[in-house]
Amino acid sequence: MADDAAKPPPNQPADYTPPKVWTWNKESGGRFAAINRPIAGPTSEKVLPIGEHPFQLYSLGTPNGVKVTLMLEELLAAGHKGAEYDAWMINIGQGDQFSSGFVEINPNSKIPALVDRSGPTPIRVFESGAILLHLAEKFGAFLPTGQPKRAEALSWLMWQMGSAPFLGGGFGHFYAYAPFKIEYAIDRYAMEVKRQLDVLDRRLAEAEYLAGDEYTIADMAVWPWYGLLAKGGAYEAGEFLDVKSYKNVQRWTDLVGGRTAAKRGRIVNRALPERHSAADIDKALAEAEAAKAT
Ligand SMILES: N[C@@H](CCC(=O)N[C@@H](CS)C(=O)NCC(=O)O)C(=O)O
Repeated sequence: MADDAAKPPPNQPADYTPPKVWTWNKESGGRFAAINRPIAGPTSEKVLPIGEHPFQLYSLGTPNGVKVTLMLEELLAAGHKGAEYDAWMINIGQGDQFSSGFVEINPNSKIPALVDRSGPTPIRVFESGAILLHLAEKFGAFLPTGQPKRAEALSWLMWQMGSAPFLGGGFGHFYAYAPFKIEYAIDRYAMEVKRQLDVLDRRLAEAEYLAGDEYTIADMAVWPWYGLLAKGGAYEAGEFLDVKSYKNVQRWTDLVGGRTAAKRGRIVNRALPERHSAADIDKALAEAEAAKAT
């Protein structure tokens, strides 16, 4: 019986006991092994490019990046001309996030990072939630000023910032990117992600948008991650997580995804590597339409 107790559960790696002190003595394997490391700071010298617009965005068209381009496109669509931006691509697969220029604006070496050059002194902002809040406060847009709506919007914004790492770094990593499948890890994170989808589904059953009847930065933070997941676009896990059963999440995903700013924002730093004017997006969208038609 004692032998049985020592056995790992089925499908779990059996041959690892953590050492007393962890050291980085081998590549961990998996999709992002080449860029992961246990230390911070720059690894190369490079100055970031600066365009002519008030906002300089250094990013990539991942869900965290799309939160910001969606917001900037919403601001422009709402007539806030001061929200013009240059979007520069940071190729995280090639380690651009570890250049000295990028680390200066985000010591955490992760996209997105924004420099607000609209005033006399440039202001760096990192963490997508902080960037959304900075822009919302600056333009007085997409964040209610009155309570309780403001508290509700900020609560869902912070919910996203706390929850998405379980989806991306937890579920997505172990389901799609880890070098081998670990049943325990996949079960743990599938359970959590389904719980999160249920949290959203229940909220969106009682309210049109996350903060209530108004579209806010909370929707802009959550949609790029959970909307993508709901449409089966994240980790090819749509069927596995039975995403179609979350009917209210589906309704809201279509609602936000149908917005012009969503269609524009999601191609920046992806299909469209750099954005310096509205015309860049117009052209890329027209080309995509033309390619579809042929
Ligand atoms: N909490 C951060 C997360 C940002 C993040 O994880 N960015 C990823 C891409 S989606 C990244 O830059 N990864 C590069 C790396 O980890 O080296 C935010 O919301 O801004």
